[in-house]
Amino acid sequence: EIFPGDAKAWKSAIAKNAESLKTDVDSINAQIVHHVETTLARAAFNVDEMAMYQAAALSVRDRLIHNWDVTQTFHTQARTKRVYYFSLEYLLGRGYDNALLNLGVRQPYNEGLKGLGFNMEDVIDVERDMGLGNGGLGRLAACYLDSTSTLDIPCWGYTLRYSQGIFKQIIDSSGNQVEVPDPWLENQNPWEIPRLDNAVEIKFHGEATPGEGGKGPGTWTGGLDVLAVPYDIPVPGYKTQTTNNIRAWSARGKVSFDLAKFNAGDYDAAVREAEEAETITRVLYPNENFDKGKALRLKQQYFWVAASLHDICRRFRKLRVPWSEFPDYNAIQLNDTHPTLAIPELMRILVDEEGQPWDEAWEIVRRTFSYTNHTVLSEALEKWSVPLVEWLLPRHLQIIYEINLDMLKDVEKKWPNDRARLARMSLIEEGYPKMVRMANLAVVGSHRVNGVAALHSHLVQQDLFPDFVEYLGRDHFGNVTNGVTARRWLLQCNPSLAKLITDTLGSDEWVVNLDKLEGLTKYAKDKAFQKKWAACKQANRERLCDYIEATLGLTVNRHALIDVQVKRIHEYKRQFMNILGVIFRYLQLKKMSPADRKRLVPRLSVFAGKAAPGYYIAKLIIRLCNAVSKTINADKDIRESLSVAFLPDYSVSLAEIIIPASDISEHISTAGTEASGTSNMKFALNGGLLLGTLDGANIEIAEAVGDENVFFFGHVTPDVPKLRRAHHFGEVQYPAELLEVVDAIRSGMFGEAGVFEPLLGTLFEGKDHYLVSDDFLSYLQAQKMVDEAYVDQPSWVEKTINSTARMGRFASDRAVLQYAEEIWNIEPIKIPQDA
Ligand code: B1H
Repeated sequence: EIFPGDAKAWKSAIAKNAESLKTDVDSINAQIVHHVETTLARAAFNVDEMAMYQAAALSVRDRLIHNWDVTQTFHTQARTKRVYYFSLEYLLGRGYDNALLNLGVRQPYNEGLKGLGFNMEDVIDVERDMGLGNGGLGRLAACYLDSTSTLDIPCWGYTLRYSQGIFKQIIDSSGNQVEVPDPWLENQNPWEIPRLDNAVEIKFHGEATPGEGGKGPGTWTGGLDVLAVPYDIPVPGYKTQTTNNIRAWSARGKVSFDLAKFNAGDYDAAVREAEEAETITRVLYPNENFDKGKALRLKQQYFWVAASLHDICRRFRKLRVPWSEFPDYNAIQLNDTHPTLAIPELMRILVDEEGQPWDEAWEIVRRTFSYTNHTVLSEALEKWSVPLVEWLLPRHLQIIYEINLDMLKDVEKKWPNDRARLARMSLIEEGYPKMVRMANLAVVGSHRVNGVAALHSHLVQQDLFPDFVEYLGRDHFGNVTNGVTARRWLLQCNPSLAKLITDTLGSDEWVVNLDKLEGLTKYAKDKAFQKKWAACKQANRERLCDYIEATLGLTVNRHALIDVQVKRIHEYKRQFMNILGVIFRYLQLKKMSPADRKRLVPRLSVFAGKAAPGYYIAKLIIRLCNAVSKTINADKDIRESLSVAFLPDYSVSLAEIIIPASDISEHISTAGTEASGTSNMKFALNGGLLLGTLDGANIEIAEAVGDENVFFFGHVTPDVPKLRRAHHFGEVQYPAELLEVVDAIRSGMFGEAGVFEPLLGTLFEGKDHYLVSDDFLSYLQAQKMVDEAYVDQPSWVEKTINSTARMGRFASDRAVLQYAEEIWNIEPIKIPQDA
C-alpha cells in the first residue's frame, strides 16, 4: 500500500537514485555537474563562482531533501510528538558550509571543487546570508533548530518568509547609517522548497458573534482572505539523518479566485487587493527590543500563527484521536510574545470549529503552549490597542475578553476586593485606547514561562509578573539559560582551533557533547599547547585584519589586542560608553611620550551593529564611532597604539570572521537590562575573554570559566533604582575623566561637535537612564586591568584556554535538552537505519 503500481519497480528506482547520494569525490562532482548542465543549463566554460556555488548548493540540497523526506515520513508513521518553535525571526546566515559540515561531506566537496577549478572559501563567500532576523532572538531560534536536529528531537520551526530580511547597512561619508533593502531572494534560494500545493487561506476582519453565555461556540464570517504559501527549509543535524524543518509562510493574494470582481469588470481592484495581501510578508520589522505597534505587524503575527496552527491541526486530525490528546502530540514554544495570538486562535479552532467545550479547550491550550520571555525592557513589551484588534480580528478579541473574565473572577475569588491587583493582572490595560497586554495573555495561556538566563528569569518573576507568580505558583515559571551551537560557532567559524581541539582531545566528540572541552584544562599551562593555541588566534586575527583592510582600506597593527563590541546598537547596551572609553585612551596616548606609548599594549577597537532605522540616538552613536575612528586612524603618532574600526553591515557571516579573532569582547549593558546575550558565549568559546557587567548570562559565564578569567565591573542590578533616583534629583558627581572626554567631543576633535549634542545630552540632567556616568570609572579601571593582564602572555593564553574549556554548559544542545525535559515533555528518537 506504500507504493502505487509495481513495488519492485519503485524499489529498484529508489536504489538507483540513492547512488546519486554517494559521497566519493567522483560521485559528488557528477552531481554538481548534473546541476550545472540541467538546472542551471550552463556549459563548463560558462561557470563562475556564483554558478558553481549554486550547482554545489543544489547538490547539497538533494541530500538534505532526501534526509528530510526520510525524517518526516518516519516521524509521521511513528506518530511521534513534535515540538513547534514559533519565532518571527530565524537568523540563519549562510547554509552551504554548515550543511557540508553537518552532513559530513565537507572534505570530498572541498576536493571535488578543487578538481573542477574552484576554491572552497571563494565559493562559500558568494552565498548571501538568510537574514530573517534582527539579532539575538532570531539567532537563538536558528541555534535551537540546529540542536533539535542534532539531538534527534522532532521539531518544526514556524516563521514568515520575508521578501526583505534585515536591511543592509551602509555607512555614508559623514559616518551615518543608511539602510538599503537586501533582496536576499534575488539569486534564488536553494535552501527552500516551495510547497505551492499546501497553501492555506487566512481570514481578516469580518463579523463575529460570541457564543452562548460567552463560552459557547461563536462565529466569524466575511472579511478578507489571504493565501499563506509554505516554503520549507531543511535543517540538518550534525552527523545524524534527522533533518527537521523550518516552515516559512509567504503571503499571496487571491486574485485568480476573485471571480466576482473580475466579472464586475473591476480587474485592477482585484489586482490591487492581491498586491496588498502580499505586503504582509514584504518586510521584516527592523526593531529589536522595541514595540512599535504597527497594524501591519499585527497582521503578520496573525497570518503566521493562523497558518501554522491550521497546518498543525490538519496533521493532528489525521491521527484520529480525541482533541484532549492534542498536547500529547504537540508542544508549541512561543518565542517571545510575538506569536501570542496563537492562544486565542487555538481556542477559536477548538471551540468554534471543533465544538470542544470551552473549559476543556482552555485546558488543551494551556498544556500545549509555553512562553519564553526575552526582555524586561518596558518599551519592548507588546501591547495592541483594543480597537485595532477588534477591527482586524473581532472574534479573537471576544475570546481574549472571555479568557480575561474567567481569570479575573478567579483572582477575585482568591483575593477578594483587591482592585489594584485585578487592574495589574487584567489582560486589558485601561486607558485611551485600551490595550491588550500580550505578555499577560502568554503567561496565562501557557503551562510554563521561562526567562533566558538566571538573573533575567529572576527579574521576570520579581519585576514583570509577581502577581502571576502568586496566582499560578512558582512552578509555572523557570529558567533556561540560552545556548549556542558549537557546530557553527566553533567547528565552522574557527576551523584551525577546532582542529587543534580535536587533535588534542583525540576525538571530535566535543562537537555534540561540548562538556568534553573540559579535557583542555589539563593543557592550559602546557607551553607547546599554548603556542599552538596562540597561533590559531593570530591566524584569526590576521583574517580579520585582512577583512578590515579590504572593506575600510584601513591598515592596522596586526599584533594589537583586538577589543570587540558587536551587537545591535542600543543605549542599554552602552556602545556609547565603549567609544567614550576609546576617546579617553586616545587622550591619554596623546599626553604620553612616544617611549611610554610603545610600552602600552596596542589596541584595535572593533565595532559593528545595526541601529533600528527610527532610533535617532542609536544612529548618533554609530556616527560618533565613525567620527572617532576617522580622527584616531588619521593620527600618525597614535596609529601603532590605537586604531578603531566600525565594520558596516554586521551579520551572521561577519560575526563568523570577527568572533574567532577577538581577545576581548565587551558585554557592558546596564545591570538588569540584557536578558542573556548569546555572543558573549560565542566569544568565550573561541578563546576570547569577556569584559562585562554583572548582567544576563555574563554572570553564569563567569561562574563557569572562573572569576579570574573575566573582567567584570560596574554596578549591580539592585543598585540601579537608587542610582536612577539620584540622577532624577540631580544628586550625581560626574567623574573628571568623563567630563574630559565630553569636552574633547565638544571641542570639535572629532569633527562638527554640534551634531553630537543630543547624544551627549543623554548623560546629563537626569537623562542618564543607562547609568553611563555611574559606571564609567570602573569601566576604565577594568580596561586597565585588561592591559595589565595582556602583558603576561603565558598567563593570558592560559586564561583563554580555560575559558574555552569550561564553556560546555552554554551549548544550545544543553538548552534544548532542558526544554525537552522540563517543558516539552518529549524524547529524542533516532531514525532507524532501514527507515
Ligand atoms: C531579545 C528581543 C526582541 N529580547 C522585540 N527581545 C523584537 C524584541 O522585532 N521585535 O519586536 C525583536 C527582538 N530580542 C534578545 O534575545 C535579548 O535582548 C538578548 O539578551 C537575548 O540573548 C536574546 C535571546 O534570548
